[in-house]
Amino acid sequence: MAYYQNIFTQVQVRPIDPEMGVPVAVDRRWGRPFHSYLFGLFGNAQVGPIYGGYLGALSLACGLIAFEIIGLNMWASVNWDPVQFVRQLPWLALEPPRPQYGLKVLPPLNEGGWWLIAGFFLTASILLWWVRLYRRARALGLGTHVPWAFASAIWLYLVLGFIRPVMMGSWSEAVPFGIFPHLDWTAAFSLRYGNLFYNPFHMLSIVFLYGSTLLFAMHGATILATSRYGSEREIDQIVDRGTATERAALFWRWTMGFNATMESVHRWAWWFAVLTTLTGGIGILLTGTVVDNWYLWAVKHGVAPAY
Ligand code: 07D
Ligand code: 07D
Ligand code: 07D
Ligand code: 07D
Repeated sequence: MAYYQNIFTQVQVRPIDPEMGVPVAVDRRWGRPFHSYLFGLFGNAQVGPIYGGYLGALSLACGLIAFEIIGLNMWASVNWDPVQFVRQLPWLALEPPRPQYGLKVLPPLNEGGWWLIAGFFLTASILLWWVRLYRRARALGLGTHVPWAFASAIWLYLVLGFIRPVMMGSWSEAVPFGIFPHLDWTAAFSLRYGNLFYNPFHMLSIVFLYGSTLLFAMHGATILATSRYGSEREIDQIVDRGTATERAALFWRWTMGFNATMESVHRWAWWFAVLTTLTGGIGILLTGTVVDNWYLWAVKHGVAPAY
């Protein structure tokens, strides 16, 4: 029997006839499947085939266009010097239009026009990928939990780069493309609107973000600790609670008096993850539109003391 007190996956299953009995669209799959010991240490040893299809192809094409526009603009900003491009990459930016352009559909290319075009293609790419996820889930007869969780992340992304700027009447409110530039934007945003710590939706988002890591740690550890009794066969354990589940439940009941079930822990995890970006998006949407200064708001509502 495999011994589970280990960092890497110990059991690598390599079926001769993979995906047997699952209704897959064979015609749309790309690549010949192969097995890799290295991949098998972290996940499934079988790699490929990947589902192709026109949505995936379109999404990749749009993503590539956005990536190219961002990269070429960054390169142009260092006068096409390849060395400086690589050296300064983390600090280079493609900025949104300045405030005087408001919500103009296409400002001059070098003054935000490229930002808008790149944003359009990146958004198209992300939305197409969402549809692809949804359709693949449906094709396999799954629930649509994965696409809806992804939709929650997309909600925050759209609030940051599209919905809130439109409500504020200016693209200049949106996030720039760039590694450190987007962090500078995040810090400046908090300062401009009176410290985001006092935004209750930022607090909620942090509760769910911290809570997600906590749940992940607890659940991952519980399953690893009981996998020697077969707990990673989670579905079997839900319908026919075996010794692994009993021990896991007992452990948490002993240590904190209450325990999740083999099924409910996944609902907790799903909701915590989904609510991180859902509450976050609400918090960003309210900022500057409804509340101009979170610190003063907090003083007014008794969240922070008034001196
Ligand atoms: C580990 C899954 C894999 C994903 C990865 C990210 C790109 C960008 C673009 C070279 C957990 C892939 C990255 C495709 C390449 C160019 C131009 C997910 C995992 C490995 N951020 N952010 C990062 C994005 C926002 C903030 C890192 C994206 C908001 C802070 C990466 C978005 C605010 C910090 C990144 C986005 C914000 C980061 C690691 C979109 C408020 C960090 C991300 C589309 C929420 C950290 C230098 C990661 C860092 C970091 C990507 C939005 C704040 C570059 C794509 C505007 C404070 N962000 N971010 O691992 O090291 O996620 O930054 O909305 O400290 Mg960010
Ligand atoms: C502290 C583990 C201890 C908890 C225990 C539990 C009980 C009993 C009772 C159930 C927290 C005790 C249990 C008492 C419970 C009942 C009834 C875990 C702990 C033992 N930051 N930042 C992080 C981001 C900024 C700053 C980590 C993001 C600004 C400082 C994480 C952003 C400034 C510190 C992180 C951002 C700033 C951190 C937290 C964005 C402020 C830390 C992980 C989007 C203006 C801490 C390396 C952690 C740290 C930390 C995220 C922004 C300051 C990665 C997403 C720029 C001073 N920040 N941060 O520790 O480790 O979880 O930093 O802008 O000390 Mg940051
Ligand atoms: C959901 C599990 C349940 C645990 C809960 C917390 C107490 C404190 C004491 C009222 C995810 C129980 C709370 C026992 C009661 C009094 C006086 C876990 C879940 C519901 N923080 N932090 C919170 C702690 C640090 C930071 C909330 C503890 C670092 C930011 C809660 C520690 C830094 C924000 C809390 C600790 C930091 C919070 C929700 C210890 C950098 C928020 C936490 C012992 C990591 C958020 C008003 C949560 C908030 C928040 C507790 C350490 C930053 C009060 C016990 C010093 C930026 N922190 N925290 O849900 O709403 O976690 O603040 O290390 O925005 Mg914190
Ligand atoms: C961005 C969802 C969109 C991503 C998508 C992915 C690709 C890549 C490529 C696979 C992340 C698209 C992917 C294109 C594909 C490949 C290769 C999710 C995103 C669709 N904060 N803060 C949060 C903390 C401070 C600020 C949330 C902590 C300071 C702003 C989170 C601290 C200031 C915003 C959080 C802290 C500040 C946030 C993010 C501590 C800065 C947001 C949740 C410890 C000085 C965002 C309501 C998330 C938000 C946000 C945590 C501090 C500013 C809970 C722990 C006070 C402006 N902060 N923050 O999941 O929702 O993001 O706020 O101090 O916009 Mg904060």
